[in-house]
Amino acid sequence: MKNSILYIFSLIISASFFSCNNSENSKNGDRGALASSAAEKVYVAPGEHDDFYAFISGGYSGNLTVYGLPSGRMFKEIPVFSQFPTSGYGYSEETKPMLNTSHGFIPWDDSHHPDISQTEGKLDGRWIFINGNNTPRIAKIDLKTFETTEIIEVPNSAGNHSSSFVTENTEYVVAGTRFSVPVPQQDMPINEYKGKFKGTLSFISVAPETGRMNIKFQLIMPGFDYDLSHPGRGKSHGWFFFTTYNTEEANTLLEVNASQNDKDFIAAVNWKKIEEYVNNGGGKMMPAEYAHNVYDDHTHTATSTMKKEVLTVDPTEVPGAVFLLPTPKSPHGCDVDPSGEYIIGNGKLSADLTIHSFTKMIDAIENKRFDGDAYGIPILKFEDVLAGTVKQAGLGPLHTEFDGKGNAYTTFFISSELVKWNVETQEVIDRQPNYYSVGHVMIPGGNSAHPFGKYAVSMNKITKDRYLPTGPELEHSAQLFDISGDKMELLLDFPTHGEPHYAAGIPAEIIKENSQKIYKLAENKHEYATIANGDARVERDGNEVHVYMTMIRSHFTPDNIEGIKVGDKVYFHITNHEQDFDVPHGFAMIGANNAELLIMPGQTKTLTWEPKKVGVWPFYCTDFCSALHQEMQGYIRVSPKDSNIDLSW
Ligand code: RUQ
Repeated sequence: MKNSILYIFSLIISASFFSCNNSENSKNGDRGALASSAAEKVYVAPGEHDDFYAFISGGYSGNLTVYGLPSGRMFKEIPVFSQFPTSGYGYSEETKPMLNTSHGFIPWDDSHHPDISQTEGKLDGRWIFINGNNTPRIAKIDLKTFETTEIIEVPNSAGNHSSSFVTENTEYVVAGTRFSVPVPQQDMPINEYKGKFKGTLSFISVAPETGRMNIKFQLIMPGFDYDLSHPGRGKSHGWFFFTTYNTEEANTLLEVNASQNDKDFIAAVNWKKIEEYVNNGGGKMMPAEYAHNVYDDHTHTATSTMKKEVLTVDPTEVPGAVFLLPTPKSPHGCDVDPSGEYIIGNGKLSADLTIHSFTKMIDAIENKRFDGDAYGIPILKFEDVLAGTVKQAGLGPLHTEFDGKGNAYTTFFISSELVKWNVETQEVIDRQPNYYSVGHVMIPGGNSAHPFGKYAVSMNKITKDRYLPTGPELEHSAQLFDISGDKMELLLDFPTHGEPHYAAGIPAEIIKENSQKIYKLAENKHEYATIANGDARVERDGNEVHVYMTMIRSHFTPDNIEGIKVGDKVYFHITNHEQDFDVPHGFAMIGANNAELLIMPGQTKTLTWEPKKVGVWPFYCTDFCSALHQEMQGYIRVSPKDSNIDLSW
């Protein structure tokens, strides 16, 4: 056992060796050889549109970035778990509540896995979900406006990693804990981990019309680490699968102590059964504090509510709901093929891929062929559920996606390659090196019953010499492959922003048609909106001053304000009166210590400013909007605290 662990470690260390080899390959030669055929395939002529959207996780930027495929052009960065100066998200009074948590205002996170909503196993393009890994949260982005419109915190969880994947009809978005922790949180010795720390798997329901999220129930699981997850589909609809590692329940030096067991598990959860159980009054309410933040795009304002309890379910009380499938070598990715029959465990310390059969699993369950229940949950026998293995496929498998034509594509981190294999025969068909150390791979729709198997995007952890050096750090890299033929063809490298943990792709036309162009001014229900220009005004309430301001090409109303005093808190409530696509205006105030605002046509946003010095201070529009953009400005006169100058504008 010890030897095999050492062997694996040496492989991990030698990942850098593979990288060195690759760097030789990529120096000069590739460019000329690949350029001619590949260039044509990724070229999108000026004015033309890409075929697919790719939403790539921004990792430690906390955001989600939007690219076009095949061009690899970046279109937008959507702020999710971060304050974003570009638009004022997380700085404006309206959006600050989005970043509220039970730990206070947390304007940063580590975003990992985006997943697009589905109807009957098909991408429907309504919403995209993404998890915050660090202060556990799930966010929902509305794909009409590309705005983050809801964030729900996940209590009793830490390292929200096996998230945020959706079921076939978006009944649920699922969040699984990476770290097991005391549940509920409490002060206790760390070395009492074993048996006392718990993992939680949260099933967050998504309302069919509004998309409103609600933690329906939390399954309290043994103290493993839950790594990734994937919903069943087709015949396995109603089930959800989670990879686990550290089934040793170690709490220190995990790199050795959590690699002892030859097999960890994939936990199979029959969520339909648990749903029925809780609908009939099952489960137990547990006190738990967590924030639920919702943005309304008529009031253009977010509200944050602190929840006080969550419904928990003990799996041992719902017979037939949870089973453990032994899976070799600390499985990382957990992927279900489009038919719903095959569940692939990517044992990251292994050279083989394990493929479980859903049909065999059900058969073993029905015939009660179990191998004990060491954790209070029935364990199935490995041989009983195994559909096959892809032998010696590569080193360090992480993630698998599908092309909908019977093929699977698995990334191998250590041997740094993308491997195509046939799901039925488990035979390797093709392999392509990746530069360098690939993590996830994404095929548009590859996480649904209906993938669009034209392109695969691999997301690499290390960039090395693929781009011009930019100091010690380079942006991570994505690589685009044409997978329409038997052999994969590398078409393009493009940098991603932050760490590209995972991505979700969708045909452009599904989203393009519904994309919202403006907010209607007449429908603006913001508390401080100024709909009629004549209503623009300034009001004092003690030392609070509310400025009701409008903006339209190319002026602000009002643009000269006097009677503001040092020690005042000034709220600029600014309404953009444009009703024309793509004409936002910006607003920046000298000495404002937060950010600017970027206000969309028909929208109202609020910036606060606390003047510290007397004088006459300018503000201006930050987003070039017309030939007279440089004229779009104004002044605020600030007088001493005790002055008796009246407000005027
Ligand atoms: S993980 S490189 Cu955060 Cu998705 Cu597998």
